[in-house]
Amino acid sequence: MTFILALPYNYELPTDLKQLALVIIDMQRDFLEPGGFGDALGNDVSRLQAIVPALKQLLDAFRFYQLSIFHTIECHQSDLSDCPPTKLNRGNGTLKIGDEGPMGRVLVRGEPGNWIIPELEPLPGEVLIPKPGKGAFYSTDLQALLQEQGITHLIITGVTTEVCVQTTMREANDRGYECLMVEDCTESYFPAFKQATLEMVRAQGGIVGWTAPTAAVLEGLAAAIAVSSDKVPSV
Ligand code: TIU
Repeated sequence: MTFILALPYNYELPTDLKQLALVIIDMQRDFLEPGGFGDALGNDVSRLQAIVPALKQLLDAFRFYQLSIFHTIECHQSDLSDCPPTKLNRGNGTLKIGDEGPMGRVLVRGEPGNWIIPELEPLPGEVLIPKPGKGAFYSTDLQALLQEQGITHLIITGVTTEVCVQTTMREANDRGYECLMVEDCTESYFPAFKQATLEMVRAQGGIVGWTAPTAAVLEGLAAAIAVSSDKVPSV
């Protein structure tokens, strides 16, 4: 049995690592760069850049081991028909969803600001889930794709911790997925909210799941890969 050293206790990896996927939530310019949606909501977007190196390292490891990778982007169709009026009108930001900003129309699919930052852009073969809500399961193909690929375990990362990342992890947990949030691969505009989220998902014996730092995930993966290659019959 292989596992990741995690809180509140070890996270068991599936014997077949094809059942494991990395989920990267909304690492898009709209949240990480000035002039996007995050900025328009009054946030200091520079805070989120801190996780990029660790997340790139984790992404590279999943690519190296040829494990499943899912990227999401929060976005709306250009006619905003998939954006409820409540979401459109919420807040007193300088720019609303659909308005023309410095990086194109805010949170609209296909606009420059809506795309993933260059360091973490998906490669061919990796799945992109466009999502109109905070959670990645709402109004998307995510669950069907996970089922189709027999995925049962999710390593969850991205921004922002207490909004789209936590919502997705809760949705996944309710659907029966074993989820681990990577502590240094998720960030919030509010440090206290990130800390609270990490504590609340792993409280009560892992009521929503597990948390662990990147180093522990990489160690667990390396051990699991070593074990699975031992099992390959020699010729
Ligand atoms: N505002 C904020 O913290 N987050 C979002 O609107 N979307 C995501 O978290 N991706």
